[in-house]
Amino acid sequence: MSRPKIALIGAGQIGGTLAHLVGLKELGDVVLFDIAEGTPQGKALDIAESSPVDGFDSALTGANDYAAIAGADVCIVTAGVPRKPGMSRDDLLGINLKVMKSVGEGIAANAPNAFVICITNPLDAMVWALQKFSGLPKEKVVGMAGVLDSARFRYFLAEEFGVSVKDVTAFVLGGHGDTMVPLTRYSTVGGIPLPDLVKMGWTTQEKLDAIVQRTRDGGAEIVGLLKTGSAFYAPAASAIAMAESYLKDQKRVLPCAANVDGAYGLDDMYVGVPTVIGAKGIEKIVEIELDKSEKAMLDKSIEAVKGLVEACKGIDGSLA
Ligand code: A3D
Repeated sequence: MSRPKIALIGAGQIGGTLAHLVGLKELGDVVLFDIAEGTPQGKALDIAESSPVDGFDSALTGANDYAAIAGADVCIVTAGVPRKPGMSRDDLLGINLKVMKSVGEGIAANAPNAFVICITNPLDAMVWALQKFSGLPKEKVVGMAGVLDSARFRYFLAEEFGVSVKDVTAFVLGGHGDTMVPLTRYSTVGGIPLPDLVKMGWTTQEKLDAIVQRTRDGGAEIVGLLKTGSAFYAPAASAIAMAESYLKDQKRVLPCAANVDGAYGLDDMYVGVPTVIGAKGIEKIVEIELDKSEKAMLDKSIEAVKGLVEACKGIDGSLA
């Protein structure tokens, strides 16, 4: 059986890290695609030259022509521009929407059977637009944000409690932006929900609130430190977990920006929800019960995503 083909559309910071992880994890062969001449070819060759040292077998190539992604099983999209300090994700909308149009057309023409993971910001609007531009089935086009946001939440919680990150589970719902909804009730340490840990005196409500806020600001914290770009190691690792679940039919329960039609009272919109990812793509949307304040936070987040989608329609009439 031949190895799966993984196309990385965008060979910047995240694209290069994705290619390296695909190699190290032996998930398949990699085609890096970018409009910048030489960048995808140079990164592919550099990583290929690391393969004898690390001992992995993976064919890595770079290209500036969409024909190279032909027949890809997975496409991970990072093409576009990232934030700079002082910019919000939403400031990227106009530029990255145009990029999604060319990427969507390139995928439709060359890799129509792929599972497509979008990472380009503003995430919830870009994955929506990418699905529209590509015309691929909705369960095969998904956005990466929830895995990253919950990984940040888990990391901060593990630090606070002085326990292994492996024993911390966390849940983040909603759009990937300032309105994201970290759910403390559904987040646990060793299976114990966070509100119980407050009662047990392991932490205080104030500390928990500060961690929730730090999670919401997690992307901006990295942008502020790096000054020339945004996070790329953790975003790449998060998208790889989603790709691996698809390729190996693991049926992992992962929060993703998925098309929701019916659940959570939503009508055909992309937003961060718990999903099951398997060989068919998004195989299930998990609808959890929310209390009043959680529902209010989710509604606010949904409104913010709807605003961005409307802005996309205003920019590109073909989306209306
Ligand atoms: P960067 O290192 O700038 O890479 C982007 C690459 O896209 C560059 O190599 C560009 O040449 C390339 N590119 C630009 N236009 C096109 C095009 N039309 N076709 C093909 N390639 C093109 O950015 P990055 O890798 O750090 O980030 C990529 C995107 O991910 C940005 O939009 C970030 O905002 C976003 N991002 C999202 C998250 C989420 O959690 C959703 C996290 C971090 C970054």
